[in-house]
Amino acid sequence: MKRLTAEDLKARMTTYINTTYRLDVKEATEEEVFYALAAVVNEQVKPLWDKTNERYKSEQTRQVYYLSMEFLIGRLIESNLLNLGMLKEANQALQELGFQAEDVFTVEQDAALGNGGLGRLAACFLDSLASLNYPGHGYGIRYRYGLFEQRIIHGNQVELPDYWLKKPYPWEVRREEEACVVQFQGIVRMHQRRNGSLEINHEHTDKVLAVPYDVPVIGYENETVNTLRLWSAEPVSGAPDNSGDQEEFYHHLDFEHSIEQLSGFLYPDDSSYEGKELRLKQQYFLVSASVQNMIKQFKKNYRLSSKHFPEKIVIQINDTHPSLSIPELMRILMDEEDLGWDEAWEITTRVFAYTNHTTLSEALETWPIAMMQKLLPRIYMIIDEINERFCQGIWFDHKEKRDKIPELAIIADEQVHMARLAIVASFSVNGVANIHTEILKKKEMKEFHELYPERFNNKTNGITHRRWLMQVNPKLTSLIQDIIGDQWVKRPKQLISLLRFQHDKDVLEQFAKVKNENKLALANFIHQQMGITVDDQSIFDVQIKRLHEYKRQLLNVFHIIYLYNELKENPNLDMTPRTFIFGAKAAPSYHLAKEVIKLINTVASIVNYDKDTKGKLKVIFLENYNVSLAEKIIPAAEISEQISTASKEASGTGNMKFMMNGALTMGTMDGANVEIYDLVGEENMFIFGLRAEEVLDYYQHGGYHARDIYNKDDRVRRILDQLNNGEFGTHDIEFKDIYYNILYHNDPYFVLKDFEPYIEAHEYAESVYRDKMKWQRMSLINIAHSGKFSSDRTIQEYVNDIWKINPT
Ligand code: F58
Repeated sequence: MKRLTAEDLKARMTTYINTTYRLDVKEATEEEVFYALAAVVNEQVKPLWDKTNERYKSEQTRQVYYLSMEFLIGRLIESNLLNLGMLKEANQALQELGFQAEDVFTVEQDAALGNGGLGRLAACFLDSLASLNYPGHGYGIRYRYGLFEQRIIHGNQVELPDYWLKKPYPWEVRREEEACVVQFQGIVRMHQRRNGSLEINHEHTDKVLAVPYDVPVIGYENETVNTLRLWSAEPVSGAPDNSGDQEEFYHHLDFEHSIEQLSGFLYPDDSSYEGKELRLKQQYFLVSASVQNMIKQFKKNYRLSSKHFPEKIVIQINDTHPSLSIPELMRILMDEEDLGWDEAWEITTRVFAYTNHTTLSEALETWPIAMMQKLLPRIYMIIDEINERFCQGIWFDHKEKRDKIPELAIIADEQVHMARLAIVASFSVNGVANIHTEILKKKEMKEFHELYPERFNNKTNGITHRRWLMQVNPKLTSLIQDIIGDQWVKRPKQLISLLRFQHDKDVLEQFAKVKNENKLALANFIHQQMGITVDDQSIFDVQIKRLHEYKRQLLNVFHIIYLYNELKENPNLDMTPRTFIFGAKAAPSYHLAKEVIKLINTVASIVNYDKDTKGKLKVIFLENYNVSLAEKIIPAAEISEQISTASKEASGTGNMKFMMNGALTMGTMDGANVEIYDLVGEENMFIFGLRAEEVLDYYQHGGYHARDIYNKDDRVRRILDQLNNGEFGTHDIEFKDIYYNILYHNDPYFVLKDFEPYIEAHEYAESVYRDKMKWQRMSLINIAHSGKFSSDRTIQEYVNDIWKINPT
C-alpha cells in the first residue's frame, strides 16, 4: 500500500471538504476537517480490510474470537493514523491547512464501551493481534450510551449519560446482511423422532434483531485489518402501523423500546457484580448473535461440517460475562445441527478458553435459577444437564472430592455459578499475572485446579506500546529512536538496549528534558481545565484508575493529609513540592467510593488555598477520567501509585503504561507490580506494605486490629479525627462512613496497617528525587525493561499456549 504524504493528505482532505461541504478548507470547522481526515483514512483502510477478509477465507485460516462485554477503545483517529504509518504526515498536513491537530482529533468521541482494565485490555489485544498479523477479531455490544460522563459538583461525583453516538461515528460500518435473530423467553417443547433422537422446538419466544456494526482494527504497518463487530439490538419487524388498534400500537412501541434497551447502556460497575435481569439479557444477546455469526461464517467460508469447528475456531471469553456462549454453542450444535450431546460437548470443550480477571468474591457472577429459567429456558436446560453430568463425573470418578460437590457444582444454592461453568467447559483457564494465577490455583479455584491442573495457566497482561508509548509520548519515542534506533518498535523487548546508557549523563538529561516538557504540557492542561496553577518543578505523583476500596485511593489521601498536617505544624519544612493528581470514576451506587472522591476534592480545596502549604502541596482531581485523559496524564507522571491491598489487584495495566513512560512505581507486591519488581529490582521502585500471604493470612486467621494503630499512632489518630470532627467537610457527618469503616469494620483493606510503610516509602522517594541523575537512571531502567509488558508479548503467549493460530 502506498503511504500518503502530507501533500496527499492535504489534497484529499481538501477535495472531501470541497465536495461534501461545498466549502473552502479555510472556512471549514475542526469537525468538518475531522470527518474529512477520517474519510481519507477509511479510503485507505477499505481495500486492506477486504483483502484481509479474502485472505482468511481463501487460506481457510484458523481464527480466534475475543468475546467481551467491553471494549474500551477510546479515540481511534490517532492510532489508526499511526498504524497506517501516517500520523506525522497527518499532523503536518493539519498544521499546513491551518489547524491544530489536537483540536481536530478531539472532535472524535472517546468510545467508552468499557469500565476499566478489563475493557481496555480487550482493546490492546485487538491492536496486538492485528499488528502481529494474526486472524483475531472482537465481538462486543454497541452500547448507545457508554460509561457515564463524570462531573464534579461541589466535590461530589455527578453522573451524566454518555450519548457518544450523537454525531456520526466514522469508523463503523452497519452490516445489515449479517443481522440475526436472538430469542428470549418462550416455551421449549421436545418430541421424540422416529430414530429415537430428540427434536427441540423453542416456541412463542420474544425475538430481537441483532445488527452488527463493524469497526476496522488496523495492524501496525502491515496491511492487516481485522474486525471488531459490535451488535446493536433492534425490533425484528419494521416500524409498526398506527392506523389500527391504538392500545396494541402503544404496546408494540413499549416492546420496541425495551428491545432497544438491550444495547442501550453499559453497566457502570467495576469489580463488583450486580445481578440485574437486563444485564443477563445483554450477555445472552452478545453471545447468541456472536456464536450464530461464527457458525454462519464457518459454514460459508470453510464448507466443513460442524465437527470441524474446533479446528478452525477458538473463542476466548473475557471473564465470565460471555460464558453463556458455552450453552449457546451446545444449543446450536444439538438443536440446529442435530448432533447428540456427547458429540456437541466434545466440540464445545475444544473451542472455549476462559480468562479470569479477579479474585474478589463480590465480582464473581451468579444468576438466580428462576431468572435464567424464565429468560433463557433452553439455555438453562443445557446448563442443568452440563451440571448433572459434571457432578455425576465427580461422584463416580473422583470419589475423594465427593464432599466438595457443593463448592464445585455449577448449580448450587439456587444460583447458576458462571465461573464454574466456564472452568468445566473450557480447555484453558488463565489468570492475568503470576501472583493472580497462583492465588486462583491455591485458593479461589483450588478444587478445580486439583481436578484439571493442565487447564490452568498464566498470561500476564500487557498494553499496546504503539498507543501507550509511540502515540501518547512522541517526544520520548523520538528520543529513544535517536539513542537506540527503532528495532524496539517491532520488538519492544529491544528497549533493553537503553540500559547501556544508564550512566550517560547527557542521555539522562535528555530524558529529564522530555519529562519536563510533558509535565509542562499537563500543567497547562490542568490550568486550562481547572484554572489551577501547578508547579511544573514539583513531583507529579499520579493515581488514575477506577475508584475502589481495594485500590486504596484512601491511603493516598491519608498521606496527603499527613503532609498537610506536617506543613501546618512546620510551614518551613524542607520538602520537595508535590502535585498529587487523581482521576477516578466511582460506580454510581458505590457509596464509600463516592465519599472518597468527595474527600479528595475537599482536601484539595483546603490544601490548594492554604498559605502554609503554598508552593509545596497541590491536589488535583481531574474530572471524567477516561482513555483520552490517561493519554495526557501518563507521559507527565513521575510517581505511579499502584497501592492496592496485596492479593486484590489481579494485574493492573496502568502500572505498565506508567513504567513505559518512565514513571517510578510506588506500589505493593500485588498484581503485575510483582513482575515489574522481578525485572527492575527493589532499588528501582518503591515497594512497601503487607505481602499477599500476610493479607490472606489475616483474612483467614484474624489478628489485625485497626483500632490498635489508631490508639498508638498519633498521625493516624489525628487524620481519622479530622474526618470525624468536621475539620474536612462542611458538616461533621461528612466523612463518618469512612471513619466507621476503618474503626468499626476493622479497616477491611488494611489502610492503617500499610500507612507507616507508605509514608516511609514516600520519604525515601523524595530523598531519591533530590538526586536528579539517580532518579533519571531509575526511570531509564524502568523504560528499558518495560518491553515485556507490550501486549504483543501477551498475545504471542496466548497464541503459543492456547489459540494455536498462525500469522498470515
Ligand atoms: C480488571 N478487572 C482487574 N473488571 O481489576 C485488573 O487487575 C486487571 O488488570 C484488568 O481487569 C485486566 O485483566 C476489571 O476491569 C471489570 O471492570 C468488570 C466489569 C464487569 C463487572 C465486574 C468487573
